Amino acid sequence: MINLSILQDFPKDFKFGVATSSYQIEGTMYGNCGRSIWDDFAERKLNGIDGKLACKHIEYFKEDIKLIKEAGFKTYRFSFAWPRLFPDNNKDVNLKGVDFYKQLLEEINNSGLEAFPTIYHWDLPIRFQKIKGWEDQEACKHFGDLSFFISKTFGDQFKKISTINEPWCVSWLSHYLGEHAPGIKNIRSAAKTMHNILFAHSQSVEALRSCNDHQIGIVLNNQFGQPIDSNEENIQATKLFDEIHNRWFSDAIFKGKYPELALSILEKYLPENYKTQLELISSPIDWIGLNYYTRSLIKYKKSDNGVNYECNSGTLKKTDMGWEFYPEGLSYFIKRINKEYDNNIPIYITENGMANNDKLSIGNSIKDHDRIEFFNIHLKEVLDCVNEKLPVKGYFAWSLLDNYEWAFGYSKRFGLVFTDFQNFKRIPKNSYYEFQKYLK
Ligand code: GCO
Repeated sequence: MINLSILQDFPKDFKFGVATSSYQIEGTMYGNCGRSIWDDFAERKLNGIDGKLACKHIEYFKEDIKLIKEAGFKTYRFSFAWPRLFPDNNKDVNLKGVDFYKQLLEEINNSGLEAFPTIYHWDLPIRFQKIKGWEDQEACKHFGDLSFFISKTFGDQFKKISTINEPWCVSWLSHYLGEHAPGIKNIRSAAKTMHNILFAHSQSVEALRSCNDHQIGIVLNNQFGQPIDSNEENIQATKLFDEIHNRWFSDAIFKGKYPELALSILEKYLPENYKTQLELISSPIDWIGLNYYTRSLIKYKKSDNGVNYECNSGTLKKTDMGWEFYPEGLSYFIKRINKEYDNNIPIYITENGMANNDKLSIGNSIKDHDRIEFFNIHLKEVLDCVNEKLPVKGYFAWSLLDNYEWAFGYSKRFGLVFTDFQNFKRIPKNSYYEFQKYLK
């Protein structure tokens, strides 16, 4: 039987935690939260399945923090909801929102956990979509102001903070593939947001530095691309996939440039001064977050706009999202950051986990054996890197609870803890108990 005894082999100061995000758990109908692009997208594209209730974390946050603590985790990654802090405009703060995050941070700290907040995990206030959202740099400026506000108001409660969660999802997935809010499908919008979301990051870093001495990071989601076969066309297609999905963001952050192939397609849509802005975008950060889930098999496919590839899935064991188990990709990206970008920067695995079709069985036990296996094989990769003296400092399981899984609504369960969406009961799964057994 596979277990998580591997947790005991990590160094004492290695930090284990869990991750969540505001829209996915809080419940937007509470506490005067404003409307975001996700409420709008859910209404237009997802039959109204939205985050109004989510996990009612606003009501249950103390219980949720207790679950984290009792499993033996040391740190908690969560995000601030911009529309909860500034529901109506960019000036008038919602005191109920401020109060909620103050209480949450207090609870985290009093429980002996380290707070690891993210400023932006996708719930952009709807007012920005009326002025083209992330396609316009107006949003970036306000994002800088929001960052300053957060640091000033809550900054004595945490040390580490990240600016943006998964810029690829904010831009390409949401503006080229149209799968996430705002659901746009065009290359011009995609290219603009690919740059602007990084510019927003730079505005945030500048604001945070001017306010406090935080340790600042950004969280990138890397996906491993593998040519579907050894055909030269597919090898080139994989290179382009890798540049759009991964290197666009890491090259910009660490090297102040964009990768060539992707740039040859997207440059014509970028603002004229993008090179000057890249200098700001590449100003030093203190740590990097890596979210990792799976690989894709890449195949050449002609397209008028030059994005000549398609993603396929292979024959490895799959999660309930249809994502293959491919743990090798995780150590591959850890090494890539360390060897190709910055051999000193501390690396945190800020998300890793799987959706499983979990069912409550008699006696309320949830036998998510596949999830335990998933964590086990990924933790092995991380441990190998630690043993090779690479600066990997922590690992966050995605996610604490089953929650609102974006375009999939409540149908995909990623939690260590089962959420009964009828009565909002939290029921720890076997994977939770495995962590608890070896962390405590
Ligand atoms: C992401 C997000 C999470 C998701 C998780 C599973 O990585 O897409 O940060 O919000 O829920 O990744 O898809």
